[in-house]
Amino acid sequence: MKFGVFFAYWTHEWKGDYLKYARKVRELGFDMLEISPGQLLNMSRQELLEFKAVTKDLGLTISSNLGPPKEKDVASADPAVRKAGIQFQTDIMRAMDLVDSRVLVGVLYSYWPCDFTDTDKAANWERGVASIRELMKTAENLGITYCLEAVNRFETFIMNTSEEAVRFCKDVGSSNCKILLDTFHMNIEEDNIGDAIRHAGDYLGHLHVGEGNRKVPGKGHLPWDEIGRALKDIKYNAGVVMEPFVLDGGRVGHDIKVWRDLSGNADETKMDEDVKASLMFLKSKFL
Ligand SMILES: [Mn+2]
Repeated sequence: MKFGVFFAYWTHEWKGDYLKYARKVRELGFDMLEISPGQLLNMSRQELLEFKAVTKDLGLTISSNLGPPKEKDVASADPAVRKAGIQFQTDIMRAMDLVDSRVLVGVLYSYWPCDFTDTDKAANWERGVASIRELMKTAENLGITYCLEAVNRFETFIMNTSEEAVRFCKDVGSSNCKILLDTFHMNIEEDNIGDAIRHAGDYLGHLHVGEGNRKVPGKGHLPWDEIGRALKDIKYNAGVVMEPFVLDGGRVGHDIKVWRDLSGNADETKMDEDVKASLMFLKSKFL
C-alpha cells in the first residue's frame, strides 16, 4: 500500500503550491500526494516537468482527484456538454502523463458538486458508461488507472455504494477502470464497511480515508481495525489517501460544507502534526 494525503487538507481553495506540498508530505512520511489535476492545465510545460522532476527525486507518487464542473459532465443530456467533458478529461490525462501521475480518481462519471436538477439515474448511467468507454482508450494508452468514486446520497444520485460502483465499472468493461471507496461516504451508505471493501475486491483501485466528520483517521469512531482486516482480505496494495477537511471558509469549505472549524484552531505546524500522527495510526491498523 502507498499512503497519501490530499493537498486540500491545508488549503481554502482547490489550488495550491504543489512543489511545497510535495516536499511537505514527503517530510511527514507519506509516499503519495493527491492533487487537483485541473490546476495542471494552467501550468506551463516547464512547470509540469519541474513538478515531475521534484516528485521523482522525492520518490513521491502523485494521484489526481477530479470533480468535473457541470459544464464538463460526461453524462449530461446535452451532447455538447458530454463532448466538452470527454475533451476535458482527455486533456487532464495528458497533463497527468507529463507529471507521471497514473491514477485519476473522483466523481468522473458526473459533475461535482451535484445540484440534483436532473436525477434520471438510468439515463445518466447509460450516457456516463458510453462516455467513459471512450475515455478508457486514453487511460489505457497512458497507463492510467481510472477510479470511479462512490459518494453519498447528498453528493450524487448515480452511485452511492460499492455494489453500484462495481456494477458501473463492469458496464464500462476495461481493466483500467476501477472504483474508489471512501470511508466517509461508506459510513453513510454501507451496511458494513468491511463487507463493502470485500465486495469491491480487485475492483478497488484507490481508497480515501477519513472519519465520519472528515477529520483525520484516529480522531473519530470509524472501525479502523475492521477496515484494515478487509483490506488484508482482498490483498489491497494500491493507494490509501487521507482526504481530511477540517478548515472552514473559501471554496473548499463551501463545496465540502464545512461550516465550523474542525481543526481546533490549528496552525500549519499543528495540522502537520495531526496528519503525521494519523499516518502512524493508519499504518498500525493496515500493515
Ligand atoms: Mn473521497
